[in-house]
Amino acid sequence: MNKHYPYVNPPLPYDYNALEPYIDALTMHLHHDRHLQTYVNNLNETLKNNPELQSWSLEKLICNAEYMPKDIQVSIQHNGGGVYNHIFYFNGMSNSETRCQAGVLYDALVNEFGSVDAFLQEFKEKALSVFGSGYAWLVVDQNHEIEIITSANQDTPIVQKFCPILAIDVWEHAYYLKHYNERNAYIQNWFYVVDWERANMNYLECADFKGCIDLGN
Ligand code: MN3
Repeated sequence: MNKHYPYVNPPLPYDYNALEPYIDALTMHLHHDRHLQTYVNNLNETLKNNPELQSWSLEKLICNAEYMPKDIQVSIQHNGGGVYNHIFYFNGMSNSETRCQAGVLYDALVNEFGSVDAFLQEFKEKALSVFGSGYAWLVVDQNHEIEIITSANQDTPIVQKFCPILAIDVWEHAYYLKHYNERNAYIQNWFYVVDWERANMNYLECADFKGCIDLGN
C-alpha cells in the first residue's frame, strides 16, 4: 500500500480460498478485486484533480475530510474510508487458527466483558444491530478502555478518536453469496477466521493512539 496517491489495492495477505469453508473464495475475489478496487480507483480519481492532496496519507485525508469542499469531503469519506476499512478488515483475518487467548488482549477482553464468550456474544449483537451497511469494531477509546462500536457505510472510527483493534464488514456483499441474508451465520463463521495475533498487535499499538492528532494534522 502506497503511503499516498496513487493508492494501490494491496494483495490479500492470504490466498482467496484461505478462509474456506467459513468465507468462500468467490466472495473474497469479488470483495477484494472489485469492491475494494473500486474504492481505490474512485479515491485516486478524486485526488487526481486535487494535486495539493496527493502527498497526504490515507489517515490524514480521512481525518481532514470534514474541512474540505463538499464533493471532495464526500468522496474521501466514502472512498478513503472504503479503502481504510477494507484493508483493516482483510488484514484482520487469517487461516492460521490463532487463538483468542493471544497476548494481553485476552486479559483485556476478560476484564471488560467477563469472558471471551461474553465478548463474542456482545460483538455479535452489535454487528447484527447495524441497520443496512456498515461495520462492527472492537476499539480502544480515549480512556484506554476497550469497547465495541458500530459504524455506518464507510465511516471510520479514527475520526472519533477510537483506535481500531478488530473489524467485521457487515455490508451484504461480505456474505450474501454464501450466507444469503443470514448475517448471524456469517458473523459466527467470521469468528473462526479472526486473526487474534494481529488483533493483539493492534491493541498494543493503541497504547499511545491520540486519534487524528497523531495522524498528520
Ligand atoms: Mn465490503
